[in-house]
Amino acid sequence: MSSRQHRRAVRKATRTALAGAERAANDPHRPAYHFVPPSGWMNDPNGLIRWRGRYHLFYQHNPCAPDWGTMHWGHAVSEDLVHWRHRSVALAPSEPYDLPAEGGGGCFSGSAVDDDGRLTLIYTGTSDHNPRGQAQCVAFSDDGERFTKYSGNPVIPAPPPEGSGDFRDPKVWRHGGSWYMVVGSGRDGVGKALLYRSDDLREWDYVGVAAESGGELGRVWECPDLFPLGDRHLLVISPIGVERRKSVTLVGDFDHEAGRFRVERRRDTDYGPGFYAPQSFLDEDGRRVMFGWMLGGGEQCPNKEYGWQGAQTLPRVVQLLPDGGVGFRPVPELAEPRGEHHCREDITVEPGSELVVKEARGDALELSAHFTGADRADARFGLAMRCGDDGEERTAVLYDGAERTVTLDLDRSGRAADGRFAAPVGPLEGGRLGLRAFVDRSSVEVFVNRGRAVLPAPVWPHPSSLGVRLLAGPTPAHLSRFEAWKLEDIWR
Ligand code: DQQ
Repeated sequence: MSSRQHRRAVRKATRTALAGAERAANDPHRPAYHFVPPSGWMNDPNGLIRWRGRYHLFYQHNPCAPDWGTMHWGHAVSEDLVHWRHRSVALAPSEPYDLPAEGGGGCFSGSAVDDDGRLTLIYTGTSDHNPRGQAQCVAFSDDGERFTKYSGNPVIPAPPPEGSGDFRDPKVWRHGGSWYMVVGSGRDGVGKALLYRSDDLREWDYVGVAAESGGELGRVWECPDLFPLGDRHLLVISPIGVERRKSVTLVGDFDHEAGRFRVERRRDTDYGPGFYAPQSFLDEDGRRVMFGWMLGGGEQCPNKEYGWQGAQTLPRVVQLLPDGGVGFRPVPELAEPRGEHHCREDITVEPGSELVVKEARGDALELSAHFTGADRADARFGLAMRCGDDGEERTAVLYDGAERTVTLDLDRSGRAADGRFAAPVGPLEGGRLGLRAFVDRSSVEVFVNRGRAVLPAPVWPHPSSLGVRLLAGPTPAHLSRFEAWKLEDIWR
C-alpha cells in the first residue's frame, strides 16, 4: 500500500528540516512559547486532533526553504498544548496526484479523524500532473507517526459543477453514523463551502453547496471549518478577494439532512494582521480548541536570515457568549510557562504621560491590564510593549472611548511590520476594559475583554527593546490592577 517513494520522500524532508534546526534555534527572534517548525517554512495548521491521549498538530510545511513552496505536512505532538515535540514529516509529495512537476503544489491543507482507532488524514493533493487540478486524498496511520497514502487516492478526484479548480482543504467530522466533509471552493466570483458525505472515508457522495458568499465575502473560500458550538453552528472561512487577508466566522444553523448552513451573524475571526486559515478540533474535555497561522513578514521576514518562517497562534478555546457572539480565550494550560510575577493595584497614569513598568521588562511576557473608565467618550489609554529605552520603538494597543475601538499600532514596532488594526470593542459592565497581551520574541497577541476580540501580529523589534509602558491620552488612565508574568522558553 505505502509507496516506497513516499517513505523515501518523508525521510528526506525530515532530514532537511532537522538539518536547519540549530541555525533556526540561534535566531534571537525565535519564539519562546509559540509553536514553530524546526526550520523551513510553515503556514496553515492541519489535522488537529487529540488521539490516544496526545495532541497532534500537523502543518503546511516546506522543509527546503523559509518560503512557501512544495507543501508537506509537518507534525508535532504534545501532552498539554504548550510543550511540543517535533516528529517526522507526516506527508510528503510522492504520487502523481500530489507531486508537482514544477514546484508549488503538493500535500495541501486538510484535517484528521479517528476512524475506529486509525489516525486518518484527509488532505488536498495539488499537482500539475493531475489534469483535473486539486483532489481530495486520504492517508492512514496505526501508530500516529508513519502515514500510508490510500492506494485508491484520490477519493474525490474532481470538483462538482458548482465548484472550480480551486477545490481544497477538506474538514471532516462524524455525525449520526456518517462522515461529513466541507471543502473550500468558488466559482464565478462567489466563494463556497461544498458538502460531501461518506460511510467509510473512501467513497464520497456530493451533497451540495453548504454555504456561499453572496458575492461580498470573496471569490474563493479556503480552509472552511464547520462545527457545532452550544446550540449554534459556526462556519469559519478564509476568503480570497476581500480587503485584507483574514478569517471570517459565520454563526448560524446547520442542518445535516438538508446540507445547508443558514447564516445569522458574522464577524472577523481576528482583527490583527497575523491570523489566517484557522482550524479547530474538539478535545476530550469537550472544548473547541483553535489554532491559526500567524502569517506576516513575507520576503522581509527577519527570521528568514536564520532559515525559517511562520508560527502558529496560541491555542484558544472558542466560546459562545451570552449575547450570541463568539469569544476566544487562551487555553488555561498557558499558565504553565508562567515564571516571575509582578502585580500592582490602583494605578493612575497622568494625562499625556506614560508609566514605565520596570518590573515587566522582557520579550516573553504575559501582561494583564484592567482599566476602568472605558465608558467615557474621552477615554484614551493603552499599553505599549517591546519599547526601546528611549520609548521610540514600541508596539502599542490603544483604546478609544469615542470610537469604541481597540487599535493595535505597529507603525513603530521595528522591522517588517507596520499598519494600524482596529477591533470594534466597547467597555464591559462598570466601564471596565481588559487587555491580556502575550508578548513573544517575534509576536504579540492581544485578547480584549475576555476574548471578545483578538489582535495577533508578528513583530520584529530590536532584541534590546524590552520595556512595557502604560499610556494615558488627554485624560488620566486608571487601572484597578496590572499583572505581568515572565514566560519560560518551552523549547529549552
Ligand atoms: N494554504 C494551503 C492551501 C490553503 C492555503 C496551501 C491557505 O491548502 O488553501 O499551503 O493558506
